[in-house]
Amino acid sequence: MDRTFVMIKPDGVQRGLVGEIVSRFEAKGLKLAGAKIEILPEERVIEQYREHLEKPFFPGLKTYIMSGPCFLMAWEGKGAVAVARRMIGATNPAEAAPGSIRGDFALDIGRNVIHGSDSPESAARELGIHFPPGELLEYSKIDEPVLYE
Ligand code: D4T
Repeated sequence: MDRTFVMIKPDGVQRGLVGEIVSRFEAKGLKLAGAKIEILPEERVIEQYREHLEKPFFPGLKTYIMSGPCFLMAWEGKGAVAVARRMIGATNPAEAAPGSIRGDFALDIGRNVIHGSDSPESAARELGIHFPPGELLEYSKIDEPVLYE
């Protein structure tokens, strides 16, 4: 099964969207393999966003991500990476489809509520940054026989 890293950013936590967002992933059928609330240290923000270090928006992005708690999750299921990205919607919430998380709950690219890994390789890398070995669980869920063909 595939695993992806999803993180509700400080604006999403402050706006009380954790329950709504977790509920959407659960209802989709994905399985929660790990979750925690944390204020991210600078090193992990830099690791997470290393491809953006030289971008003009990076200083503001770093300050925003470290401004309060984030809610970090590992979700597991068939095609989990692509499925989660579609549920999250386009990076710019103004262009995100209605029904997606950003489409329903955000307006500004600099406050887009949530992050999701963009490929299986990024997912493995990002899960490794935020969840030390042993922190993600493997278990059976009672709905699996009816969820999958
Ligand atoms: P994340 O990584 O947060 O899920 O966003 P995306 O994967 O959808 O988009 P991204 O990597 O291109 O951008 C990372 C992060 O930077 C913020 N951002 C981005 C910003 O504040 N201004 C900008 O112009 C861009 C392109 C939003 C998401």
